[in-house]
Amino acid sequence: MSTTERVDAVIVGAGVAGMYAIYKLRSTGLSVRCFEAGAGVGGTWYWNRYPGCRCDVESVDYSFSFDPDLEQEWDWSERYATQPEIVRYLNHVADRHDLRSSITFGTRVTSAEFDANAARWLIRTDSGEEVSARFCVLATGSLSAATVPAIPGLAEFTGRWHHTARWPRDGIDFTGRRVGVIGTGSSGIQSSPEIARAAAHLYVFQRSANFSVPASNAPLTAQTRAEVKATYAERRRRCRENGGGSLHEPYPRNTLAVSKEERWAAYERLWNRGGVLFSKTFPDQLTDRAANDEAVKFFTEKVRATVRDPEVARMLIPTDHPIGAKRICTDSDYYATFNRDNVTLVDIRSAPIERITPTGIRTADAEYRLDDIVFATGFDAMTGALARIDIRGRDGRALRDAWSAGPRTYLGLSVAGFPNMFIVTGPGSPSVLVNMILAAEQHVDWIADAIGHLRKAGMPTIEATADAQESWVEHCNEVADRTLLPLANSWWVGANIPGKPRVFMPFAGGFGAYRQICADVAADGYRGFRLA
Ligand code: N01
Repeated sequence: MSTTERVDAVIVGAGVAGMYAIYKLRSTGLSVRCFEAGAGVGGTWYWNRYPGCRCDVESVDYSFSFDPDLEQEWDWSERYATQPEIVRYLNHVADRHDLRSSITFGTRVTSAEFDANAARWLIRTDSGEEVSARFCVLATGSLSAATVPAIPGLAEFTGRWHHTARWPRDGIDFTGRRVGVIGTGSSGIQSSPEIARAAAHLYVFQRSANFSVPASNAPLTAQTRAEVKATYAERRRRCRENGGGSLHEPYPRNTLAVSKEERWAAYERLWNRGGVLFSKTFPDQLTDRAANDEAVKFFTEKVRATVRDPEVARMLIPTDHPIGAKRICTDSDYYATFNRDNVTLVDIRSAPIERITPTGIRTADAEYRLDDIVFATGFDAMTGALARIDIRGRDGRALRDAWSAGPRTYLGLSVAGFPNMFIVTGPGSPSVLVNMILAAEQHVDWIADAIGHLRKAGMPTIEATADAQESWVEHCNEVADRTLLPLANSWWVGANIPGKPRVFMPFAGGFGAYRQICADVAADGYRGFRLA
């Protein structure tokens, strides 16, 4: 006797995107099941509990816009929310909208297989459950497949080791310990100052220096909160229409069209304001190398003014990529941390890690005795979480094979040969380049509308055509090539994963423009999709 449950939609993942997908699809009358590997909601915010973890999008903007009452009722305490505050918020949303009743926690989806005869997906989990669904919504997250590099010797290490994205729920006490942090992306840059405050000694193992800007975090005043709440709808509208999904407007003139004095004043304003938008101070900063070099010079002055040891300052200043061509980091006291007596920056570009020993890390020129190793080594981004599921479309074709030369999607939402399957904030959409909550809401709304359209039309399936997909991939590449973004060896191009094809994965044409394209496609009877 078959125990396969039948629902309208299976949603994979209960992070921000999956949570909203449950809410939205249920509100249109669909039956849904959601599977989540974690024991609670929140996705990236559930897993990334490392000290210092906070969002680099302002809290009032990094929040759901679908519930105007919630916007008015919820009070963010700081300009940039910490991970615990975001998790509290997401749990509140889950309670408020009874989302948990549709979620099975502690369960990973292992495979999803399309049955063309039945026009249904068969989804299997690691608990042995099988669910048959008309629609498969992959809300698996862009930065959820954490990676620990294959450095020889880890199994013999006698101390503790941790990945920033798999942090123990009860936290870790580093008091009096010798700690090595491997990795200087956002996670390493946020956690190192906090770890340094507790540890006996912190060694930061840096392969590539990164650009980081002070977060300039501060408590939100009652007045700021009231002002935001009074204008929330307008604020959200402007964010949706803006290229980066934020309120940011770059300086009204290009970098080299103004005097150095004026240029430096503009940088200074953005630097003091804090946050990732420094990388967009001038409109041409991410498209013109000479313009970008000016921002790098300003950044260099700032680091040199902060870090007392000139040699350490030199090591911390990137020379291998334009500023903003890797996701710019935001920090609280990262550079000043290297002025502490108990912190050492280790350059593993010139003397690479050779192995992890039972008592620490050995590089090409030294041995470091450690009690703890923290891997702040990032993720198999944008495609990793999908590749870890055995997804098979028409004729049993695996998504892994379809993407062997890099991800190919139509609008980042749909893949030719995989009918009724939707990816939320997938490769080929603005995704990680913009405010992820707004991006997830836009995708889920589009998916809900597409399903509604299909039901009204009495059609069983919607599927991207191969032609539309190829044109979209080409367009994405053209748009990215007009910028400096593909020039860095970033996770945006998969460079952090050995053997991963080098493709600039997010759509770089801006959120506002992208939303319009998606809306036009729908208004045009789902142009580029085959409804059958
Ligand atoms: O990961 P990363 P992350 N040996 O890939 C190094 C978001 N996020 O977790 O550059 C030695 O950026 C690697 O070196 P290299 C945000 O979008 C946001 O920090 O490859 N080192 C690099 O230094 C962010 O961009 C927030 O040479 C190795 C580091 O590990 C994204 O998540 C906070 C290595 C990985 O940096 C990812 O950030 C945190 C090896 N074998 C994360 N392998 C906020 O909201 C890798 N590295 C603020």
